[in-house]
Amino acid sequence: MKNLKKILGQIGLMGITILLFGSCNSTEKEKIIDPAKIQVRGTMDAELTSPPFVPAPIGDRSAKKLIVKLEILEIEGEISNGVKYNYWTFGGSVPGSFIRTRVGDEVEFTLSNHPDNKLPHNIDLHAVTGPGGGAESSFVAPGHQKTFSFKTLNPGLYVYHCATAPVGMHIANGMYGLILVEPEGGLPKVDKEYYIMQGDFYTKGENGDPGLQPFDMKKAVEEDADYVVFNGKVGALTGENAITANVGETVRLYIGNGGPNLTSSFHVIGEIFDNVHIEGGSLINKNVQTTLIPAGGAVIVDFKVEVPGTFILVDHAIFRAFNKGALGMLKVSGEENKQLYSGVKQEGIYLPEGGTIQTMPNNTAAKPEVKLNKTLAEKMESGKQIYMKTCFACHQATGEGIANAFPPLAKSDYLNADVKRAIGIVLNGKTGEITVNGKNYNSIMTRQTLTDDEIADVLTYVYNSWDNNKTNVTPAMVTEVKNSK
Ligand code: HEC
Ligand SMILES: [Cu+2]
Repeated sequence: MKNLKKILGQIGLMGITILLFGSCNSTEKEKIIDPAKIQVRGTMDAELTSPPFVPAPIGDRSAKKLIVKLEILEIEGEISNGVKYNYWTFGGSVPGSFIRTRVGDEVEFTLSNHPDNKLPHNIDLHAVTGPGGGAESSFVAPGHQKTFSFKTLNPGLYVYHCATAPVGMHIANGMYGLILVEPEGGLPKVDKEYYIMQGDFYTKGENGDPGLQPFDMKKAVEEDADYVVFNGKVGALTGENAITANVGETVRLYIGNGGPNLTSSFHVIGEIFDNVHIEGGSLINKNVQTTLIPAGGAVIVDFKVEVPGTFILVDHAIFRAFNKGALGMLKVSGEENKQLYSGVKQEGIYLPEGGTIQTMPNNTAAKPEVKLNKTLAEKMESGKQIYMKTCFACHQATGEGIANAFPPLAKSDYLNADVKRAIGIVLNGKTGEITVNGKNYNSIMTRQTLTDDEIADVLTYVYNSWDNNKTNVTPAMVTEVKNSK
C-alpha cells in the first residue's frame, strides 16, 4: 500500500515535469510562463494605501499567497467646502485602498462590512477571472465578513467596485478603487508614484449647495453630474493636497475612472505622457497629450518632469475641470531650465479659472440635544435628521424608494395600515415578500441601530410626510412593540 502511494506520487511528479517541459517547448520563441501555473512561495500580508499613495513596488519578488483585508465603511465626508456627502467606501477613502499584486499571486481576499454600516455590499474586481469578479462570493451584510481567493492571471491596472443593487448607486457613492497586477519582474522603476481616481457625483442640490446632500437617482440616471472629481472630493489634489515631484524625476500615475457614468479625457496641462499603458493593459503608447479612461477602466502613465511649476491635472472635458471639480495639481520644484521653458513667467497661468473651487459658508448648525416630551415640530426636525442619515440611502430623500429594490415610504399603504408592524420593521429589520402600493418586494432591510426615541422620531417624520396618515409615534409605543415579541 505504502509502495503504491509512493509510485503514484512519482508518476504525479513526472506528470508535472512533463507538463512544465511541454509548456516550454510549445513557446519556443518567447519563454512565456502560463500564469495559472506559477507556483506561489510563502504568504504575506498586502500593504494597502489610501489615495494618492500606492504601496511599495513588487520588484522581483516571487508569487505569493497575498492576504488582503478590506473593510467597508459608510462615512460622512465633505465633497466640497461646506457640502457634506454620505460616502460608502472600501477602506474609508474614495477611491478605496490601493491593492498591489503581481501576476501569479494567489490573493486571499476578506471583505468585511462594519457593523455600523446600513447596507449589504460586495466587490467585483476586474482583475479576477471568475463569476462576477468575486461579487457572488463576497456579498456581505453589516457586521459580517466573507473570504474568497483568486489567482491573478493577467498583468495590468484594474478597477474594483461594489456590485450590489442598485449597482449604480453604490458606485456613485464612492465604492470603487484600483488593484494593480504587476508583470513578472515588476514595472520599470520610477521616482514617484501616485494613485488618482475620477468619479462623478449626483446630489439633490446643485453644485455648491451647502449642507448634507443626498444622492439623486434621477440625475444619476440622466448622467447629469453635479460634481466630477479626482479622489472623491473637490480639492483632494489641489493646494496643500497637491502631489509633488522634483525636477528631473520620473512620475508614474495610476489613474482609474470609477464613473459611474462619465468617460475621462485625462490630461496634465504642461506635460506630455512619455508612456501610456493604454486602458491599463500591456500595450504602451508614447508621447500622448490626453488619454481616455472609460468608466470602469484605468490607465498607467509616466513622464519625466523637466521644469518646475504647478502642473494641472484635468478631465479635458473642460467644464468638468473648472466648474465641477475635476482638477488636481502636480507641484514640481527645482531649478528653472530656461532652455526647455523660458516662460513669460506666469506660473500657474491656468489657475485664475481655478476660482472654480467654490468657497461656501460653513454650515454650523449644531446637533439638537436629546430631549423628553418633544413637540411634533421637534420630533419632525430630529426625525428628518435621522432619516437623512439612516433611511434615505435606500428609501430615498423623499420616500419614493427605488423600483424593484426599496419600497416607497411615501403614501405607502403598507406603512399606513399598521404602525406596530412598521415599528417592528425598524426595530428588527425585514426580509421576505411584501406588497407595497401593489408592487412586490422581496429583499432585505437591515436592522437599524436606533434608540426607541430615535425610532419614534424617524417614524413620526415618515408618517407626517409625503401624504402619509400623520401618526405620531411615541417612544412608549416603540418600547411596547419591543417588549411584546
Ligand atoms: C438597507 C436599505 C434600507 C434601509 C437603510 C432602510 N430600509 Fe426600510 N426597507 C428596506 C427594504 C429592502 C424593505 C423591504 C423588505 C422586504 O422586502 O421584506 C424595507 C421596508 C420598510 C418598510 C415597510 C415597507 C414600506 O414601504 O412601508 C418600512 C416602514 C421601512 N422600511 C422603514 C424604514 C425606516 C424608517 C428606515 C430608517 C430608520 C429604513 N426603513 C431604512 C430597505 C431599507
Ligand atoms: Cu456597496
